[in-house]
Amino acid sequence: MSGTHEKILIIGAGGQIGVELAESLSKIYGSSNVVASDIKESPALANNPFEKLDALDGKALFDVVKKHQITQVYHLAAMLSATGEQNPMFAWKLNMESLFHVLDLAKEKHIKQIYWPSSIAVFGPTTPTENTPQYTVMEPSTIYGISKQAGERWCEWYFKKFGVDVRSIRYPGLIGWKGAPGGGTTDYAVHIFYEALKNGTYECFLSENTTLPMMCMEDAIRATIELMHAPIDKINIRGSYNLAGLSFDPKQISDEIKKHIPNFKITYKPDFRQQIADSWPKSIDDREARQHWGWKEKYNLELLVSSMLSNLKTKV
Ligand code: AKB
Repeated sequence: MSGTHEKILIIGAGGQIGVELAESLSKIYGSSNVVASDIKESPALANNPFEKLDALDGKALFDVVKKHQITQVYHLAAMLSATGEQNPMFAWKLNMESLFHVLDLAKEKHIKQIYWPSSIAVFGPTTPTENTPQYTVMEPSTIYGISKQAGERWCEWYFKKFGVDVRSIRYPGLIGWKGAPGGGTTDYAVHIFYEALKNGTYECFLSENTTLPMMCMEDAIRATIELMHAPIDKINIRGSYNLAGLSFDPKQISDEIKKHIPNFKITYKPDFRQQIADSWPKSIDDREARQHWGWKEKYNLELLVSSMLSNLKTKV
């Protein structure tokens, strides 16, 4: 699928994943072939053509696709687990209706390929928590998780019914230094670095032993692009692929930070996000992603922490 003839649209490009994805896709396709769109402008997207776009506006989306002769859409706009619980009806509307707009564009052959992220939030309190398999009990307990689970089923349905080439990954918590996370339960694992460098302390909204699946953003972006470039016959899952990087709890990441900043102090004050985290897996079995399209992570905790600290030092 890779090649210079592709024209890419990223929806929700100003978010944590979008800014890094725009940069990586620009390296492959050229920045003029990667159109960034979001509801508001972002200085981080200054190198790409930009369209101000509300993902709920199907007509405006269609116009942007036609204007730029888009062939692939990376649809990242969504309300995440924590903010979704504050505004459930809007989270459902945004997460579902925007997906339908994009799926319909492919169904009607205006675009050729779609990337749409799912999440570990599709799992729930009745899912086995250790090495959570691809196929298992799924009773998500957040609106975000419910919308992602429903979205997965819709993606598979559009593939089976209309041959829509839609590909997806169930992202764990993503940790990167270029874009700010927005409203997730795993956001602590990014905030902690900023606070460690600025103040030497961090009050964590999850308890010290809350283990969650996480991933370095660089690995997540690479996985996304590898999945999109994989030959079509390798993609045997059209819902969404489990993907594992590493797993840790707040104490483990703070101990690793202390190796670089010995006086760093973490305190714990769990809030409503604790219940969300408690309903999610601790680790993920991603054998299908490994077998089907050759996924392998690069970052372990040690590498992740040293890379975050060295990159953020100049930024903070
Ligand atoms: C969140 O915490 O809501 C997200 C996710 C795991 O999908 N980072």
